[in-house]
Amino acid sequence: MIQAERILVTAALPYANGPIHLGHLAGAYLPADIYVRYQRLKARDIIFMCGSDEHGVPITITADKEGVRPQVVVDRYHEANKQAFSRFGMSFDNYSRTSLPLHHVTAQEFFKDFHARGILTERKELQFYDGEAKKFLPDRYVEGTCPVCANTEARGDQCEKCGTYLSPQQLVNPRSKISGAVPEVRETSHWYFPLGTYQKRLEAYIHDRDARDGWKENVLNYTRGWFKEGLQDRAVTRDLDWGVPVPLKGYETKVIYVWFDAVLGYISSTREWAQQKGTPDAWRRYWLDKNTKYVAFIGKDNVVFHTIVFPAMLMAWNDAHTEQYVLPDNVPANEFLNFEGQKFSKSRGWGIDVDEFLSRFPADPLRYYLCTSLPEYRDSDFTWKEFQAKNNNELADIFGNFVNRTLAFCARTYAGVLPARESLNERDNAILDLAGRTPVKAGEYMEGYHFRDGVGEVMNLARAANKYFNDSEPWKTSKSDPARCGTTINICTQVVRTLAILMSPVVPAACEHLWGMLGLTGKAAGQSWDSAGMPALPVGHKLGTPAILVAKIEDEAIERELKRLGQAEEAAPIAEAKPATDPPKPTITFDDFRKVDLRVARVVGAERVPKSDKLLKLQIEVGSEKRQIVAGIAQHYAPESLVGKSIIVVYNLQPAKLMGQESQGMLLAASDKTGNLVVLGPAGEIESGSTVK
Ligand code: B3M
Ligand code: ZN
Repeated sequence: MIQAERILVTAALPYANGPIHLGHLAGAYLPADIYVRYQRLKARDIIFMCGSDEHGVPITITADKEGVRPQVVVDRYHEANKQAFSRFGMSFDNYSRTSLPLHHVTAQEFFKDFHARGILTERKELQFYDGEAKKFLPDRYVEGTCPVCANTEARGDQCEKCGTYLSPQQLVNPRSKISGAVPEVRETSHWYFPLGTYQKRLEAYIHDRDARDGWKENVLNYTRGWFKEGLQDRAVTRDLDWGVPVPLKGYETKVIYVWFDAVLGYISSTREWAQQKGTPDAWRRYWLDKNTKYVAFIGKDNVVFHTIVFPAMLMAWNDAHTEQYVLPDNVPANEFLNFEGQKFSKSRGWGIDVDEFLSRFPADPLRYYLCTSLPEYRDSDFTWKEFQAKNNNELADIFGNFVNRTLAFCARTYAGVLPARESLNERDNAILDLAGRTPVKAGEYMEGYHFRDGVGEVMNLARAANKYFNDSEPWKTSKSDPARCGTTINICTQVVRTLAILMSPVVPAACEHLWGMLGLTGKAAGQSWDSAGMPALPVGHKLGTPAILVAKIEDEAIERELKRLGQAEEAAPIAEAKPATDPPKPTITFDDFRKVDLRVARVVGAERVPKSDKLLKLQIEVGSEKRQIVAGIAQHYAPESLVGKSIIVVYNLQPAKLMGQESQGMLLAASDKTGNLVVLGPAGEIESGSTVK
């Protein structure tokens, strides 16, 4: 394993073609984020790049289906996915997109270079052509009957029913997805990248990297499988009108194959990051310096592109340039996460999008649960019950409980002022010792991409600390032996600080909250991993106010989710056809309507109203004006999930007091079919303060 001081981390660029779901998070994004947050605590020079993959046939197909331009589709999902990632706590240094001109330039630079050096070869081939639409049809644009299982809806690249990989020519009764016409066969030409000529070097590269950095068995197996079959030349152009245009005269109607451009998106994202910082060359020290350790996190379905195609492209570039791109040191890819025993499926309503999840639960319990059940070696399964159990029995009962009992005891007995450590007994030494060793042990797992085990070590410290608290019985010694009691509480508080740092890669929001409760300045994320186990709080240190760190998830919340399972498909069309359930109100005139002053507002803060299980208190901005409103949505939204959202408020509603809290206006919401309230907001970007008309 190389312990580089400079690290470049990328996570697969998700297609801007649909929402991010939990499977994506467990496959690539959460492990990448934990790794990066850990390395930042190790004070490594590290950057974390990602962005939307906005090209490719899946996107044009979605656009065709909706009757809109592909740009509309990618704009929508790029924004939505970027938001969802940020709510989940992803700490990318940049989240770019491949429709950016800068990306087009980067991809074309590689293509032109390869072409000019004679690396790419042109081949004439026969391809299906839609005479009505006057277009060549990429594989996925041809449908027909599967020769293996007779499914009549098989696609030109694969039959989704039996899983067989196909070429369009194998389909029985082929038809065009665009017009339905029977396609004709015509000659076209494409440019090919000679992957086969790199095989020997790729094998040596994989062997060498694995030996020094311990690659995952699954990644090695997929890759070796490709080697065994023998690498074939790959077409790197397509007949599509959406993508990076082929930068050659006479080929303007073709685009670069999406995977050729997508992997280069990592580089353009870094270039964009450097530009935005005002140091346009800063990307070079990461990509073009052999002292960089490059780690590419992906899901298992993307392995070949990251262990074979991308490295071969970089080798091809490096062969003729003095600037040498770094190749991945490791490509940690997880297996798949299933959802309640089945594959995620949008059409069957099976699974849950990140955004929807986070509108009902905070991010940290999800991060913790996913981290402890990452599909690191084999597929794993998300279940609601396990999610609840992990949160309640581990995150809350072990970590949260230790924190709360320690801080509450200190507040009660010592007015929140840290007592001294007097003479240490064996038990004291043992727990201090464990705290000191935990960063080393957990760190080894983190370096090796074994995040389940890494967080397991940290949780073992929390478990041991709880036991230490119990065995030391400070509630007894506070009377019988005050010096002993002070020592116990001092040590417990030191361990709370240790945990705040070591848990922060996994549950960042809770740990920053905890940092505040410890009365510390700066951030948990700004500390040092290596010294996290040392007792650093001085005697007399004034702690902040303790509060519950991890809330329990109630059975009802889980029951509600279980009821929703698999409902999407049947429910959606019915909901559309069904008339609104409330009886219509009497007709009003336009002037009546104009009396209501509706404004767009931004939520800047949200908290529960004490002693109320229904009300949330929101701080909002309407233009430059700040207001407080109270809304009956506490059972439907975690307060923090609302912060940053744009909502619509009745701006000229008479102020009122609810549970003693002033409410200056009200927000708009509607009930969905299960009785859940959904807060309404603008469908597009708009400044707060704008009038709704
Ligand atoms: N967009 C496939 C996916 O989203 C593809 C990854 C690109 S990584 C450069 O799974
Ligand atoms: Zn089939």
